[in-house]
Amino acid sequence: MVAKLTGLSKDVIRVWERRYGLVVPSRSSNRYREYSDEEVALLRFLKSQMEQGATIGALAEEGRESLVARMHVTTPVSAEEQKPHERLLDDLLGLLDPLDKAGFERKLNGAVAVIPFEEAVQRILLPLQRRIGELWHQGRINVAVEHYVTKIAQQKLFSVMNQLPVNEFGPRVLIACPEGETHEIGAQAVAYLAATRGCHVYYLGPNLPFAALSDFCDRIHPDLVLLSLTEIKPDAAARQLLKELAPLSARWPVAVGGQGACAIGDLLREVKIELLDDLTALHSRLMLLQSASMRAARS
Ligand code: B12
Repeated sequence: MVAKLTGLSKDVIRVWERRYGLVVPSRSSNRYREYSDEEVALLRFLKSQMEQGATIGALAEEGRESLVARMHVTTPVSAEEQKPHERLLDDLLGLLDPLDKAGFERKLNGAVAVIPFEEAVQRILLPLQRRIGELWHQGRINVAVEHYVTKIAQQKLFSVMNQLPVNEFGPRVLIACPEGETHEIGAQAVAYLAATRGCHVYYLGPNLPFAALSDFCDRIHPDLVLLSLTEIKPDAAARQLLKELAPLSARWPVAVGGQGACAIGDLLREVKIELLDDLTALHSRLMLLQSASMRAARS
């Protein structure tokens, strides 16, 4: 499976393990090698580095810790890795009516476990949230079933995020949905991505009142405030939102993303609020933030 996921042969993976110790899989009870998400991602990273001319000897000398750090700052998820896993999503939705809870969770857990988690977020969890939300909006599923699936997707994101080390010296990034915005999963995904890129994440969730947001920023002095906007607002409401955010963006760097933000790109240009139109743009922005924070630490 790992050979398939990485495009490396089994022999190469075993040699790298034996000779360089860059990946050290654990053994299951039946003696199969078990690789963590990070190890699969690292193998892919090594392969891409070698395609760009690096040698495995030099990479091994650099050491796993530095390679993993570099991997997180240089690899956005590729376009191929962002495509929704449509067949799996169809199968999952098929298990909801009548509800086969065990079958649904077995299938979802199995699918998420065999690919790097960041890819699972993009190809499975976010599209699943969209699909299930659409079914609810069309009146085709009960709100309880929607809540069940939404909570599972959210729990997965949080449980993986909570296992990441808190980088208290990383750039401070506050993530929330402002007052009136209750669609949460985009913000959660952003929080997860920021945490994996070494940021010190403050995740404040949906529908956060403007005054509370501003007050919290005064306490933590964020290096970046990231707001998720899913609902597309009519012009007057969008202008009102930007008016509410103006005092905040005058004091702190603020960026917005999500389909609601993309729809008001023109208005954003008039105020000091940056638009990050997708997760690749977010990745680049976080990299800039990281290098600025490293430069500041060195000087
Ligand atoms: C899922 C969903 C729900 C779920 C929300 C679950 C939850 N707790 O979050 C449920 C079913 C509960 C729901 C309810 C409502 N919903 Co709803 N919902 C959706 C749906 C299907 C998907 C939205 C979503 O979660 N997308 C997932 C995110 C991940 O995708 P995204 O927003 O495109 O974001 C991507 C990027 O832009 C990026 N991103 C997101 N945020 C950020 C931030 C930054 C900084 C960056 C860099 C990137 C980034 O990440 C994503 C990566 O691909 C949309 C329709 C649609 N297909 O979009 C309607 C939709 C957003 N809902 C809508 C509405 C009106 C509502 C309700 C107000 C309806 C009502 N009358 O009660 C309620 C209230 C909200 C609530 N939470 O109760 C409308 C909004 C209308 C509009 N003007 O835009 C929509 C568009 C449906 C429609 N066609 O009318 N909804």
